[in-house]
Amino acid sequence: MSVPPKVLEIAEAIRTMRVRGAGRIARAAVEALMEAAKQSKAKTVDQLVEELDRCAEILLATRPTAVSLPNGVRYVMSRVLSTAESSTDVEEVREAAVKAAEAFIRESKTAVKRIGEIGARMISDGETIMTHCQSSAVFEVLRRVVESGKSVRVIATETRPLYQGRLTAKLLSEVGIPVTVIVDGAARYMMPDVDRVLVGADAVAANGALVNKIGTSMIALAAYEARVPFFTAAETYKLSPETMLGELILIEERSPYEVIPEEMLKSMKGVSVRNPSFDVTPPEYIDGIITERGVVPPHGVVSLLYEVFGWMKADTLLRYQTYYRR
Ligand code: RUB
Repeated sequence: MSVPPKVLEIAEAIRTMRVRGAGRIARAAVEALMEAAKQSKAKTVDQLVEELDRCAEILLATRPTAVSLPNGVRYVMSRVLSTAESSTDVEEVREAAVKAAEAFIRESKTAVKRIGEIGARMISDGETIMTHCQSSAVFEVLRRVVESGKSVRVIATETRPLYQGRLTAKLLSEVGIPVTVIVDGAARYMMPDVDRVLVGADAVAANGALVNKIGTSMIALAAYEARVPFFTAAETYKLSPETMLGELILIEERSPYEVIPEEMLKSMKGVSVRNPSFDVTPPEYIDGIITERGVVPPHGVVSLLYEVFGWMKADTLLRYQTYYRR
C-alpha cells in the first residue's frame, strides 16, 4: 500500500518541527488525511479505510505530546469509520473524510479566534504579561487586546533549547506590542513586574493539569509564589479524553544535541544530557483555562470534556483509542 508523498512530507514537517505548535500540528495532520482521501485510488471501502488508517499511524508517530494531534486524527477517522460501517460506496466514505477534515480545520481556526476575543476581554489596559514559548492562541489574545485599543507589554522567555521565544517576540513586535526577551532562568526574578502569565497548551488533562513547553511549570510556581494569576489559552481539542480513563500524557524527549552540540558533548566524558520538551503544571497553580467555550477553572475541565467529547462514550472511546497511541 503506497502512502501519498504529501502525507510523508507533512509527517516529516511535523517531526522535524518545521510545522510546530499544537494547533498547527493538528491542522497539518488532518490536512494530510484529507489529501490521502482525495488522492486514493482505492476500489473498495475497506481499501480506503486501510489506506487512511496507515496514514493516521504515520502521522500519530510524529510527535507524542500535543493531544490536539490524536484528537484531530480521531475527529476525521471516527467519521470515516462510522460512514464505512453503513456504506459500500467508496465515494461516500471519501467525501466523509474530506468533509470531516474541512470541518476540523475550520472549527479549529474559529476556536483560536474566539479564544482571542474572550481572552482579550479579560486583560486590562496597561498590563504586563509574561509568556513562554510560541503559541498562536496566546498571540491571538494579545493581538485582540491591542486591536481593542488597550496597551500591553510582554515579557517573553527565550525558551531554550529551540528559542521559540524569539519568534514570539518578532510576531508581537510586528503588531506593535513592546516585548522584553529574558532568559528562561530570569522568570522568577522578573515576576514582580508581571500582572499575569499567559501561555499556550499542548494538552490539558481531566484533572486540569496543563502540559506545555518545558519550563512552564517553573514559571507557574514563580507566579503562584508572587500571587500573579496564571492562565492558559487552550482550544478544547487540546483536552485529553484519555486522561478520563487514567492514561498519562507522554512527554516528548528530544535530541541531546539540541542542548549541547554533538561534537562538544562527545568530547565531554561522563556527561549526558536530558532534553524533555514539555512539563506538567499541576491544577493548583492554574487560575483559568481560556477556551473557545469560555474560561474554566482547572476543576471545570471534566465537565468540559463531557461536553466536547460527549459523543465518545466509554466503549466508543476505547474503540477509537487506536487513534491515540500505537
Ligand atoms: C509549542 C508549545 C506551545 C503549544 C501551544 O511547543 O509548547 O505553547 O503548542 O501552541 P513546540 P498553539 O514548539 O515544541 O511545538 O497555541 O500554537 O497551539
